[in-house]
Amino acid sequence: MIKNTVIIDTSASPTKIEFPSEFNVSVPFIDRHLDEGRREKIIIHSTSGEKITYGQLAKRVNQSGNVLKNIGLNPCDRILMVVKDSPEFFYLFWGAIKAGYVPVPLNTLFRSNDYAYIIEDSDCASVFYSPEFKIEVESALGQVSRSPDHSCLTEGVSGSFLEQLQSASLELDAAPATATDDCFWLYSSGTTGKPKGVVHSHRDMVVTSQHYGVDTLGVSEEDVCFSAAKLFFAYGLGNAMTFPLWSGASCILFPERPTPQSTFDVIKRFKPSIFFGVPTLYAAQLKELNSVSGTSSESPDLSSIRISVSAGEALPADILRRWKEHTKTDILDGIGSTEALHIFISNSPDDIRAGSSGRMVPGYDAKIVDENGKEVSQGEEGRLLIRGDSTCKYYWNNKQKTAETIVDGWLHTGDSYHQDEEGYYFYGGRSDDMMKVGGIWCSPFEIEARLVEHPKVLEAAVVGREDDSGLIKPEAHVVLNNSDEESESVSAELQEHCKSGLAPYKYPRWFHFPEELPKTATGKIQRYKLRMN
Ligand code: 3UK
Repeated sequence: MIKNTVIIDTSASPTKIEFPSEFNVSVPFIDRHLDEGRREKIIIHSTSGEKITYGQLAKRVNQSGNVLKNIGLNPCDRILMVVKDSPEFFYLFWGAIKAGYVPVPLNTLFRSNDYAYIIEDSDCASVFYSPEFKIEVESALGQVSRSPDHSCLTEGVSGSFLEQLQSASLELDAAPATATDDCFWLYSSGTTGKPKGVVHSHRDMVVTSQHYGVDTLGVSEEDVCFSAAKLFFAYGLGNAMTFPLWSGASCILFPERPTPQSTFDVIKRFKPSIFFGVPTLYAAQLKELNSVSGTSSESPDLSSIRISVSAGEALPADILRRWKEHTKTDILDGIGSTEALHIFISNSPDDIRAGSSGRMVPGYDAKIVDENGKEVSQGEEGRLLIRGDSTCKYYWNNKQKTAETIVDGWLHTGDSYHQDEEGYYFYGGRSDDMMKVGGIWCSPFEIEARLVEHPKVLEAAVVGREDDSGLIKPEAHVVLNNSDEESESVSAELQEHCKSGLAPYKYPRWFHFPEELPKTATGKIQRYKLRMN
C-alpha cells in the first residue's frame, strides 16, 4: 500500500488527482519536501526578519504536534487559532493536522463577542493566540459559560507556545486519516452576523493548490507568493501557505495591516512574483501610484510581479485597465469562497476578460439555475451553483444551513451570475443582503444591531453603496430618538460607536437620518428601496 502519497496525472484534462486509502495531508505538504531535496530551501520570508527553511518547518511542525499531544487533547479536538501571519501560524496549523487535531484559524480582526460566540459554538479544547490579540481573546474567555480546558499565548510569556516548542520532541508520526476525513475549519460570516464553522477535509487543500494554484496560475518552485489577504481567510491560506507549500515555492509573511505604502515596501524588499490582493486595495494602490507619478517621488518598484490576483469581490474593469497602464501586468479576477476553499471561476494569464470573473477552473463544474432549480438559458441571470472536490462537507452544528447550501453535491454560492456565449461568467450581485467590504463579509444586520444599542438611535438600516471606485461600503440610514439631533457630530459619534464594537472594516462610511424607514406591511425593512436612493 502506498501510504499518504497523492498521484497527480497532469496529462489528463482536468488534472487527475488520486488519493490513497490512508491519507494525512501534512505528509505531502510538509514532509514530502525533505525527500525531494528542499531541506535548505527557504519556504517563509517573514517581514520581521525570520527566514524558515523547509527542513526547519518540518522539524517545528513535529515539535508543535508534540506540544499539542502533551496537553492531553483527544483526537479531532478543535484548536482555535487567533494568530498573526507568522511562522508559528504554519507550525500550529500543520502540527495540529499531523497530530490528528482540527485547527480553526480565526479572523484576527474579530472582537471579544465574536470570539466568545465561536468558543462556545466550536466546543473547542484549546485556544492559541498572538499577544497582539490578547485583550479581545482573554475578554472572550472571561465571557463564555464554559471555557476551554486550555489556552496559550504563542509568544512573549514563560510557557508560551514558541517556548514549549524548543524542548518538544522532534519525532512525530502522522496520525492516520483519510482524504475525506475532517481536517480543518474556517469560520465564515452568516447573514445574522453569527459566523458558521465551515468543515474542510484532508483532500481539499490538495485540490485547490493543484487545480487553481498549479493548473491556473502556474505556481512553480521559482515563485515567491505575497498575499495582502491574511492566512485566516481561505483566500490568504491558499495564496501564502498551501500554494507555495504544494509547489515547493516560497512565501512572504507580513503580519501588519496592508496599506498601499506597506504593500509596496514589502514588494520592493522581497520581490514577490505573484501578488494577491482585493479590489479595495488595488484601488488604493492606484491612487498612490497616481499621486507619485508626475512628482519627484520615486514610483514603487513592482517589476518582480509576474501576475496579480484579485478576489473577494468583483474587480471593476476600470481598476484592471489602470493597473495594466501603470504596471504593464494584468490582474486576474477570480471568484472563490470559504465553502469552496479557493477560486473556482477565474481569468487566467492567457485568457482575460475585463469585468468578468473568467471561466471555470478545470476540475470544477457550475450551473446557473432559476428559483425553481431549473437551469436558465445561456445569457440569462440566475443563481450560481458549483461542484468540485474541495467544497466543504458541512457547517458545524448547523444542519439546516448545510441542507440549504449543499444539495445533491452542488454548493449554492448565494451569488447571481450569467454566462456569455464564450463561457465567461459575470457577477450580478448577491441573492441575500450580505455585502463584501474590502473583500470581507459584512452583515447589515450585525451593523444595525450595533447601531440600535446606541441611546440616540431608534432604529437603523444598513445597505451597501458604491464608492468612487465602484466598490461597496456600508451606508447607514438611522432614525434618531430625537430627530432635532441630526448633525455631523452624531454621525461621528455613531461611527465611533461602530468602530469600538465591531470588526474595524464594518463601520458605516455614510449616514442619513430619515424620519422613518421604508417597511413592508409586516414591518420588514425594505433595504432595496434604500439602495435605490
Ligand atoms: C464574493 C466575489 C465577485 C461572492 C474567497 C477567493 O471571498 C472569498 O470567500 P468568502 O467566503 O466569500 C465568498 C463570496 O464573496 N466574491 C468572492 N470573490 C468574488 N464576487 N467577484 C469575485 N471575484 O459573493 C462569494 O460567494 O469570504 C475568495 C478565494 C477564497 C475565498 N474564500
